[in-house]
Amino acid sequence: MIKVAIIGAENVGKSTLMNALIGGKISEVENLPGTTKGTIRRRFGKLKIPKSMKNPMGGADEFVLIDTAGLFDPQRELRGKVLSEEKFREIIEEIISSDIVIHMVDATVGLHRGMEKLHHMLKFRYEKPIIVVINKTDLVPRERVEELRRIIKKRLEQEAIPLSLVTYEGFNDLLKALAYYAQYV
Ligand SMILES: Nc1nc2c(ncn2[C@@H]2O[C@H](COP(=O)(O)OP(=O)(O)OP(=O)(O)O)[C@@H](O)[C@H]2O)c(=O)[nH]1
Ligand SMILES: [Mg+2]
Repeated sequence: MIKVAIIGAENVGKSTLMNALIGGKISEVENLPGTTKGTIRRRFGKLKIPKSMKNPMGGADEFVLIDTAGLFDPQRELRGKVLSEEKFREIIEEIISSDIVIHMVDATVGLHRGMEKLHHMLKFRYEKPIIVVINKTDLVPRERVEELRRIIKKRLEQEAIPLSLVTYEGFNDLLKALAYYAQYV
């Protein structure tokens, strides 16, 4: 069982990604920040692999995906007031116990300072493999995506995968990245 935590500021598309990866309408999706109210949502199963794609996982691996409630207010650096200290801790512990982290950045908002700090903590203190995706690329010009890629490369010191959960651009790249890290779990 491979445990994947999806993290990102509110409204970035975490629940939408969880639904896209594992199917069904489990996580509620809404165009309102703070939609996922229950702090942590888990979903077990096999990943949905497009028919056109050779299954990069070989079809065997069971996953558990964790959709975490927005840890931070999208506009502010600090954590949102919605979460108590206790809930915040609980989410952090859940993320720390995962094998792979998907860090989602909203193309229309940019890299969130609080998330940047969390990213560094997860990477350097806990040595988590992290996949960074720039989501909602369908909503911004190409140049903006390229600019964000450069910013992420500089600040997070890694390549980001441009993604759209509307056009599915980059979805296969994300699956491949998951398959890559899954080998080492
Ligand atoms: N255009 C566009 N909209 C997207 C994309 N991904 C998600 N959305 C929309 O963005 C909104 C927020 O998506 P959610 O999946 O609820 O986001 P979330 O990160 O779970 O939000 P919280 O639970 O509030 O933290 C919804 O209206 C989605 O339909 C995308 O790639 N492109
Ligand atoms: Mg959500």
